[in-house]
Amino acid sequence: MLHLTPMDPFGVRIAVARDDGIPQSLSQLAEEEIDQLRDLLADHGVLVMHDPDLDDQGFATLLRRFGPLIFTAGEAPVPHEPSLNVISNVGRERPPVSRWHTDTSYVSSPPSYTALRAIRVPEQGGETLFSDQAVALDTLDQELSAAVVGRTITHVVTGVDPGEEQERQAVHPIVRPHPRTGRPALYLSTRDRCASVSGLSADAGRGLVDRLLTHATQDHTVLRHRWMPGDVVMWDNARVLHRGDHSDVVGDRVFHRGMVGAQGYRS
Ligand SMILES: O=C(O)CCC(=O)C(=O)O
Ligand SMILES: [Fe+2]
Repeated sequence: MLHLTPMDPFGVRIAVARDDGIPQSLSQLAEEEIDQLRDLLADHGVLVMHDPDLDDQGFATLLRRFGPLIFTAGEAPVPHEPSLNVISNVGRERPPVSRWHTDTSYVSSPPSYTALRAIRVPEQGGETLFSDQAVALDTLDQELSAAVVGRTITHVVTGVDPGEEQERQAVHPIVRPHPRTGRPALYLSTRDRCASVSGLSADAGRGLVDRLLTHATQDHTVLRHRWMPGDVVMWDNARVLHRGDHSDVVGDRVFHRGMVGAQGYRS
């Protein structure tokens, strides 16, 4: 049984337990609970789970229950579980840059879900930030609401070389219906990845993307996840923007990461 605790300002914390209250591992979820998680992801954007006993194999197996995993060429694979990749600040001279984005929007069928499992949690800082893009759409002012109607953005790859066979750009509506529920949300990524907006000059397109991103990531709307060892956090890429906060990190910050393909939305 899933026990749900709403978070502030959005997202849900999930605990798994048997009917008699005995806590269960994330690797013991029933099929209908996976489907319940799909619905929760669509409706709430971010799920925070906690299972210190889950290993990489269990993590990958859990994610594969949603759908086949996608690996982006150029990322560092987890050695004994190469369907996952490593995110780490260890040995880096400068902190990584992470801007608000959605994962892999430069393909025509972007990944449904991304999940991180905490391996090493810094003593200070290093939160992951999320912003709800269905709410962002619902709270646009009249002028911006009118400006996005019928427009598309050409999303392009930046920062990684996805390899010869992978798509490098894709066109998506700015107001994108959720693939599972149909509920519309803003669909944006970094200003560099949002290469052009249909029907607008380069300058006007950039101006619109900047204004949308500013609105879509206001501080008071942001969920900040402070990591604990054993945390597993999963999010819906059609519902939220995210970024790592690398300012003022003290200590090693290491995650193992998995991404579920677009098929993940289907039961
Ligand atoms: O480092 C983080 O907190 C987020 C990294 C990220 O963007 C991702 O895992 O897709
Ligand atoms: Fe990301």
